Amino acid sequence: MYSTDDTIVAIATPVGHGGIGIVRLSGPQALDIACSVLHRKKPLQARHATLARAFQSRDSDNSPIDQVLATYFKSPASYTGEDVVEFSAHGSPIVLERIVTAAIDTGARLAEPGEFTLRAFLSGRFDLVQAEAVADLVDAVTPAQARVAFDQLEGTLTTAITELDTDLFDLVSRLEASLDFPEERYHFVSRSTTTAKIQSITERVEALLADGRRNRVLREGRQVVILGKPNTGKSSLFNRLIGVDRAIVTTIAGTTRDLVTETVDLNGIPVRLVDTAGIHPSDNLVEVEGIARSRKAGEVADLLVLVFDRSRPIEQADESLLQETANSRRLFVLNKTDLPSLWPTDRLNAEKGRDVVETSMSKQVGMDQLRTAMVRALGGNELQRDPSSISNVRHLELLKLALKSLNQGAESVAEGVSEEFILADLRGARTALEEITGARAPDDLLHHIFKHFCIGK
Ligand SMILES: Nc1nc2c(ncn2[C@@H]2O[C@H](COP(=O)(O)OP(=O)(O)OP(=O)(O)O)[C@@H](O)[C@H]2O)c(=O)[nH]1
Ligand SMILES: [Mg+2]
Repeated sequence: MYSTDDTIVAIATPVGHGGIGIVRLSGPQALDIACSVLHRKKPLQARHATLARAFQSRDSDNSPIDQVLATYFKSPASYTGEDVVEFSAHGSPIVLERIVTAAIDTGARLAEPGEFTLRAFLSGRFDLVQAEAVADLVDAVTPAQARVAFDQLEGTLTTAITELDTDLFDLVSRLEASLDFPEERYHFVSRSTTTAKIQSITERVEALLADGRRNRVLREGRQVVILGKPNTGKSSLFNRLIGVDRAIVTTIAGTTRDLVTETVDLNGIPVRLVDTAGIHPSDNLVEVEGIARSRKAGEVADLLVLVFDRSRPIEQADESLLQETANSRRLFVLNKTDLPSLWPTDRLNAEKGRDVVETSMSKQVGMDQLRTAMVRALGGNELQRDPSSISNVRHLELLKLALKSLNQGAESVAEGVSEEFILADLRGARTALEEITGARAPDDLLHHIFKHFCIGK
């Protein structure tokens, strides 16, 4: 399905104007095509930056497009494992597109999304986990996401999975060999060793899974919705957390009508923060719709931040909000501490500093406590940096499959059934592990993964 015998070309830098823009060529004809674009007879020297001029195709007018730095990476020591030439030109979309056209005129084909990385995978430069890590690294929006992606690119997760698979392979081979001695059963490996080995592999898979659940938070982020009755300071809190005056703040109750959303980095967790309309009984049609939207956003949130105005007596609207959200993960913010308090101190019956944070948005008091409480409530304190971290849903699902097969295998051993049944389970676990690293990678899986890449990567 995937051809690798032609030469592909694409702009590798983002759309728009920049100091430098890069056009990348990869494939068996990369050097020839580059030389023809540069009107050079002498081949480029590998791993040397050569200053040259790039031209329109030979037959048209011979006018130069730009002055470029051309670097040739000879196969297999290149990103794709094939011959690669990179042109660094001035970062104008016009210039870069003309260089691409010149390359296409001399025999290159426009690359599909992710095709450079796909070729790196197909040529064995990296496995599938590393290829996926390239996309994650490019897409990372927080330093923590970038760190996990880079670890995976470096192959730490690959190593962990490969070690598991090697141990399984060893056990499978011994059990297979034992099949030739049906009289003796467990000829090359004892039953107790089989149990112990399955146990040890299972524990390692479980540890990776536990780690993966934590890391999904990093990868996918969390949604936090701010709720409260009108005028309690929700929009002020939202603006403080994102660091700019995004939502309108006024003394008029009912200022915010629609949902306002921004993403912030809270200790490495990408948090989608949603400011909402104040929830309270209303007859105003616009406000009623805004309140309905607030409720809906609250229902799908990972965390609710309930904002109360401590300088006003508790009202029915506060009480019903507390009741309505009783089953959600929530934090209480008692705002306006710069004014005299009209709330009994223990009204919320929650642990102060942990679930209740006292703030003054006008005096900027309590912001650090609020951030810390939010990170804790989102499980951020457990995020660690394990070098073999898993963060990808596809990997997690396959690990779960492997775990299921391992558990079945352990049961089969306990029941004392023949080795053949145990082998079927263990082979099932191996198939799942090999699909993670791509040792077993059907075309439709590759297509699914690489279509999400950007062009030029
Ligand atoms: N004194 C005092 N006033 C505050 C504080 N926080 C917010 N306010 C004021 O309270 C008013 C309402 O603030 P907003 O942030 O618009 O409140 P809101 O909850 O978003 O209001 P709605 O959008 O109408 O639901 C504004 O006049 C703010 O300046 C605070 O900590 N202390
Ligand atoms: Mg508001």
